[in-house]
Amino acid sequence: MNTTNRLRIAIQKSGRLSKDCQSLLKQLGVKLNLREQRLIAHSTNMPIDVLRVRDDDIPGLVMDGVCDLGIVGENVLVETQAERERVGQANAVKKLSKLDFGYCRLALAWPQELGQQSKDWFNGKRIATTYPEILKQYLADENIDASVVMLTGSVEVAPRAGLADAICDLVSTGATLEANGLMQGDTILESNACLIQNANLNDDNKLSLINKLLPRLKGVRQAKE
Ligand code: PRT
Ligand code: ZN
Repeated sequence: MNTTNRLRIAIQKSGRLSKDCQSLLKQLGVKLNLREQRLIAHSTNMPIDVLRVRDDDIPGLVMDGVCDLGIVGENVLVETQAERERVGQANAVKKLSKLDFGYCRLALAWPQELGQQSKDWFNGKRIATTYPEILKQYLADENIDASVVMLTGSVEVAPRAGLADAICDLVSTGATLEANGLMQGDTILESNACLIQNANLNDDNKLSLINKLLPRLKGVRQAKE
């Protein structure tokens, strides 16, 4: 548990969400001295510490109360929740707000030369993904009997490399699928970055600080509309 009296927020250290997280904190009035290699950045004007980690670690850090808040893609949040559910680990978080960045969709794709395919085509096929829990849930819901190949990177090359027949990966512009000769199918999950809070947070000072930040966040989001 984060037993310090400073609110601890986990954000992605370097990647697609980092810049937006940093500018959001700035817009909320949180002044930070972010030095490149530091894991923790202390705010100079509020009792807030920012922990910079890999995005995959953020939901767990918040679920376990190591951090009070976190900013993470819904794709990573939903996958971690399902994985923890399966192994019986704490997985509750309070979703405070959807954010206006990090939009992408988790979609199925297969080699373009096969042309349009129905869901039945996936029966007996191997699908490579970094999101096995979300994919397995989708396959169960759709009554598709396919096997799942877990890959943490380069998912888009799996069909060409003979590792799988199809993939289930994040897509934003679609350029990666196109460059790899893949055709996009059903969207399994639409995702944005979101702000999450530890479900058991009961420190009054931290809760009142969060209650001060949330209207500012609403203001920032409305100003963008
Ligand atoms: O190092 P760390 O583990 O923190 O970072 P990471 O490499 O796992 O994640 P990163 O930085 O790539 O993405 C962080 C989050 O950004 C994701 O979890 C999503 O919530 C969100 N996001 C938004 C995306 C994309 N868009 C996206 N396009 N994450 C990944 N991609 C990848 C996708 O996997 C594919 O390889 O981009 C490629 C497709 O992009 P297009 O534009 O060619 O379609
Ligand atoms: Zn990651």
